[in-house]
Amino acid sequence: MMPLIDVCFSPELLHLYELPGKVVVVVDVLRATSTMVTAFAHGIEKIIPVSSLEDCLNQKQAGYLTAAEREGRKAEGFDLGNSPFSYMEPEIKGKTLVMTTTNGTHAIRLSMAADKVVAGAFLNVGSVAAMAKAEGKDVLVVCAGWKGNFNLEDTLFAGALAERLKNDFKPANDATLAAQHLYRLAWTDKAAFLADSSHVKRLKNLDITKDIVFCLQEDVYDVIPILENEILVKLQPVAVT
Ligand code: 3SL
Repeated sequence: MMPLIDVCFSPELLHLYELPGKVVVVVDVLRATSTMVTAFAHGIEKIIPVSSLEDCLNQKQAGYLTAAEREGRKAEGFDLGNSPFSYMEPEIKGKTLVMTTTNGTHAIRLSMAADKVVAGAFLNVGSVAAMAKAEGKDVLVVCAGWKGNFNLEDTLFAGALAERLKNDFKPANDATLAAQHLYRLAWTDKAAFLADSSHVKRLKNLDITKDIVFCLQEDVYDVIPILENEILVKLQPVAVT
């Protein structure tokens, strides 16, 4: 029997889904999971995702780098924010980062009951698809959304992954079909498709257009961040097919 691919449009809906037995792909295209993928690609060793600013700050004493974002901005008192470009520096190599973002890190923490939890982004979508095929288990894409609400960019990622898996996985229901339909409308120019979307407008107001363009690129990196004992580490590269 073919495994299923399903989509949870918001962490607020996670109580409707069975996580054990599944591979969960958490996505926050703009920008948390894109930033995590970039950080691992540039040599970070571990990322500890936490939900609150307080938890993040508390771990600073352990000597970890800290990253915090709220409302799209770097939170005061932390080493780094949530721009992927901040994680391309040689200084991050081999470091452990404690990270909290408005939606992405929280969505990861809420997904921990799954068999496997990985961070997906357009940047590594091909590798995530290859990993899902190799696992052969049902996949649930958990969209980080925005403060419990639906968002378009994470839904597009779910559609992109479903497209990559369409010969090997069955859409679980209308959520997957809707995501796929939207992706087919958007794929030739995702930036134009998302021009009026809430978070794109929010980031543009903060003058962060460069990050949007970067995060919408597909298959830039082959790394997959995977949770092991509540800490994200780098899964060994999987060949893209
Ligand atoms: O919500 C989040 O987790 C962040 O990715 C939002 S932002 O892109 O950093 O504003």
